[in-house]
Amino acid sequence: MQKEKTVEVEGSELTGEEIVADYQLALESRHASLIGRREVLSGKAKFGIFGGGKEVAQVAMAHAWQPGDFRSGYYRDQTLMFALGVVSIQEFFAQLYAHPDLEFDPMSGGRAMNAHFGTRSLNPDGSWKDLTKQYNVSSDVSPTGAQMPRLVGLTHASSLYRQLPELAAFTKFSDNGNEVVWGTIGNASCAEGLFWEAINAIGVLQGPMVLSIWDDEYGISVPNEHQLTKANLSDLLQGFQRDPDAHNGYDIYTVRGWDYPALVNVYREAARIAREEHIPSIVHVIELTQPQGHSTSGSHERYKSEERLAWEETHDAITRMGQWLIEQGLATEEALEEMGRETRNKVERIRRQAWQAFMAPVRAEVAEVSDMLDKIAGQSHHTKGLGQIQRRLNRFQNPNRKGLMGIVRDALILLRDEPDALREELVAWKKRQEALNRERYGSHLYSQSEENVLTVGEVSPLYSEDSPTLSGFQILNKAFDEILARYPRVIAFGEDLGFLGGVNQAFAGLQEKYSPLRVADTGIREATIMGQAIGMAMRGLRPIAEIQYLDYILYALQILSDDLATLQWRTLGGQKAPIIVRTRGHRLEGIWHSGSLMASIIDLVRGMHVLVPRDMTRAAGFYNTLLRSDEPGIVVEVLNGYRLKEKLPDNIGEMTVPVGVPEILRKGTDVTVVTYGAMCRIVLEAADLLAQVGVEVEVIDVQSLLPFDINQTIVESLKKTSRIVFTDEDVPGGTTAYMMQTVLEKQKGYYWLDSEPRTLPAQPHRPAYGTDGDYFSKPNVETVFETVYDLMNEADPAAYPIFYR
Ligand SMILES: Cc1ncc(C[n+]2csc(CCOP(=O)(O)OP(=O)(O)O)c2C)c(N)n1
Repeated sequence: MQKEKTVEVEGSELTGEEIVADYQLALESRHASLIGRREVLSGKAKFGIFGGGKEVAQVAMAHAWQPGDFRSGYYRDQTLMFALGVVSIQEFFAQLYAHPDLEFDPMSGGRAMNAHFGTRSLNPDGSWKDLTKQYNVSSDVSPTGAQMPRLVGLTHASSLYRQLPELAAFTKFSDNGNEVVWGTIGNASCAEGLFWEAINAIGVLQGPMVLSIWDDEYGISVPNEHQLTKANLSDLLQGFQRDPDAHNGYDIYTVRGWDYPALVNVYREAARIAREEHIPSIVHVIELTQPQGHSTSGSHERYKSEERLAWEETHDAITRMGQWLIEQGLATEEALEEMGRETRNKVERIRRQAWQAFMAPVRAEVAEVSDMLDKIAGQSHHTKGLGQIQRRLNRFQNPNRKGLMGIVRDALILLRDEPDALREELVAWKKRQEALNRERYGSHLYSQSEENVLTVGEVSPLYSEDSPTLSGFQILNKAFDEILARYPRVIAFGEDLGFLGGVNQAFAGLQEKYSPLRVADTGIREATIMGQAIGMAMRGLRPIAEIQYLDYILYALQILSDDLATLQWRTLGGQKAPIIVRTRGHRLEGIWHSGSLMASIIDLVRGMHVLVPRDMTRAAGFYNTLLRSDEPGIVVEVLNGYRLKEKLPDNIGEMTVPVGVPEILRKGTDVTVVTYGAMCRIVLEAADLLAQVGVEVEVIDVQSLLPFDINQTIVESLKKTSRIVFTDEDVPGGTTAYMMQTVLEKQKGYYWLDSEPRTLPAQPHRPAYGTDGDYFSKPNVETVFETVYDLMNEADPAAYPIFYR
């Protein structure tokens, strides 16, 4: 091996030694794929998806990275991870086995599937690391194309850090916006809408992104001709090519995935232009292969032709790079063969270490259980049964905790007629393990740092004689003005938010005051507005991202659910993105401007906070609360509240509304009515009418759906009234059912009921247009009145006779 020789890779200073090291790394990665597949097929791991075929492109790409750079990519990037040194081969195997320990799988603590990469942006206490000193990999998700929306924000963050002087102080996150953001995606995933939306958005915004499309011509079994118009992405993307005069757009490169020197050059060139000029590029890497097929779920011989399979053999990137090394005089055939054997043995050795490390704690638990059973057997009359259980335990070849819990369960069932003392140790062990495993698999759904939102206390609004009375939108306008002044990292954006100041004028005048970068318009692209926020927040910014109407959050819900809501949890506290989603909803007019799809949201975004303030003062308080925390939240403003009058608190910039704390809006002793948002005013009106007929209603505004009533305020009210109604504008069985389940089951409210618990939601259809359409689609003063009065009638028909039916 002649490693001293330097090879002419155009404009590059790569030495022969470096080039041979690249080849060796590519080989190691290939062996990791082959051995990984074997581990799955032999049953030691559950599922495998590997980066075979993409190795050479990725070792080449790694040469263009610099510390501070970010990646948003997908499961094919193992070689890049190895080349950057952010994932070791042992960690790669630890994740394949699902080793639930950060020390071994620092990407996800065993939670994510294999090849779902991610680096740690956070210290163990949840505070930010210095991201400029490390290579950063935003945590992968499986839904194809879902890495694209956050790419918008990761990229835009570099632009903001370069262009906004007020961000210069935040040196942990950026060095003058010099960071390149590297995207990767498979060819077939480019058929997804998210891909095109993100490409368009980044094209509009511009910024230092280099996106690689790994094109092996298939998406599992479906070839490009069924995926893409013209079956050719380079052709399709031509419209995005930047025009030297107009400037906006991309540089587009097409390069063969086995052509190492060309790849090195393309990546260096693309990265240089991105870093220096903030111009994005797309690198379409063609002629790639997938030698192991898509994943361990199938084999590609089933859908690739003989010709294609033969072509893949001859175009295998590692084979080709080996030939090139020989041609260049950097290696001999024999030396490469020898290297092949050595790397295989090395990877196998590492794999074994990963397996032993994974098994060791489980085997130790097996031994603990075995010892306990031995001890019990000496005192129990179930000698035979315990003997059988012990034999099952001994036969446990590759033990797992599920099997172990089953054994403990069977032992406890067997011993159920023995004195408690005999089972005591086993029960205590089981409890300990249950708590450990809850933590192992369930921690970090919400922030566990000192900045978690529950630590933000309440600062009540203060009023004085001079406090003016304003329209709701003006209250928010003052609040956002304070926020932008106080928090230089807050960037607000959305459709019509910048120049116009928002469709309801809450940002009126603020673009002019704070710059078009801090108060910005976006295209109509809800999913990538969310992605823009996610990516920016991953890089230390504090985005307030607007979805113009609650009804349109459906476009964005997938990315909020799959990416944002799972982020802290799936990285076991390694990454966070404290974004604020601002939107407005509940009743106004029309099918798509009156939605209140709160249950759909709270079902899907566990990991976020969902707040439903009844007025704009409360909304402002929630924005302040979220900004003092490091957690993401959605604030749904009341759509018909912008023109209603509210007193402006003197401390609008400081006041906070705590999350998870309902407010009692009216005291009463007969029936508790639980609601939120625009329904608060309707329920209060109904309560006035009910008082006229002798029914005293306690009205509770829950304010916060996630978290929900953390101090059990509602059950305390129920103890007093013994009757309860949950009402809102969601569908039957939606959020009212969620609230009822929480109060009756979790807060044990069923114990205090004297009447059937009632829900009063909207109709199951969408809200019809017009005043009457709204009236007959949603709960109203009359239906609230009758629902509550019916309960009183049932309890005491003589005192509360029915007079309306
Ligand atoms: C939204 C979504 N739909 C379907 C899938 C199942 N799926 C996983 S990978 C894949 C093919 C992706 O092909 P491509 O983008 O070319 O990437 P490759 O795996 O070939 O590298 C499909 C259909 C998924 N993960 N997510």
